[in-house]
Amino acid sequence: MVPLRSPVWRGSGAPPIAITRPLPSSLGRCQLTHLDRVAIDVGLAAVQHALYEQQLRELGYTVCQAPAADDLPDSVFVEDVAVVLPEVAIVTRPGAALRRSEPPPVAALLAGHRPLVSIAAPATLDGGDVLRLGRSIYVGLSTRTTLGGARALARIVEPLGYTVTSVPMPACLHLKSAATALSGNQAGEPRRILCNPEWIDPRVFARAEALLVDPLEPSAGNVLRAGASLLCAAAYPRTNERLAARGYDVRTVDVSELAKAEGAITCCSVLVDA
Ligand code: CIR
Repeated sequence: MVPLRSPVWRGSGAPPIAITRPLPSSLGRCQLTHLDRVAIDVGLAAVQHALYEQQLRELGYTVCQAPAADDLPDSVFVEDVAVVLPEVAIVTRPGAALRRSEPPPVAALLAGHRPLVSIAAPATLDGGDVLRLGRSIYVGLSTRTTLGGARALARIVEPLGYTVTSVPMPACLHLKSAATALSGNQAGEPRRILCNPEWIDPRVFARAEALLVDPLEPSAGNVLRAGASLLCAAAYPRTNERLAARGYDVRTVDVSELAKAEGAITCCSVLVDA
């Protein structure tokens, strides 16, 4: 196990930014795919979201909020509307028709940091279905992301030296509901993922070491690599302990109300590392 170098980002040049969007008062009318609708305490959700943003600041990110969109219940889940690579930002066409007006304000913020390319109709792609490990990009073919979306992404990124692998996703909302990258996106790092093997076969991620979630915590595979740390949901102490035991700097945040909207840790930000 090669421990991550430092718990806080210490790069040179401009600090990295985290794009977020305020929690909408309409969150209770969010899209739901695998969960039954239960009442969401929107006030508590807003507090949890603010603490999430605070954790990102403590990890060295400048938080840039896209304008609030109270009429768009899922607008807080900005991950789904953009995929940011070092070379380019891809503005997605979300799979849920009611989410299709979410991307432009996030794209406007990204325009200052990356060249932008968009996914065009009829293809659909949710950012939550896109997992990068170095020059390998995995795309979950979920209820939100079509094969056309995966192919459109491939046409953008393959000329930049990436490979794209499509992965069927029958059991959960997005690919990153099942698996996320722990390391492998920075020079010299080992390729390592965290995953729930019940939802995705870890062998999909060729040449990567897989750490598994605790079987009692099926949704614990979604963690956010932020700088040299991992931001993890407080609801999964067993898995978080496994990560800490492997040397990771684990930061936790309670996102229990966002989870009722099928939102996880990665969903609430788009990280733009300098
Ligand atoms: C949706 O169903 O679109 C939202 N309620 C949740 C989106 C979560 N996003 C993500 O996992 N990337």
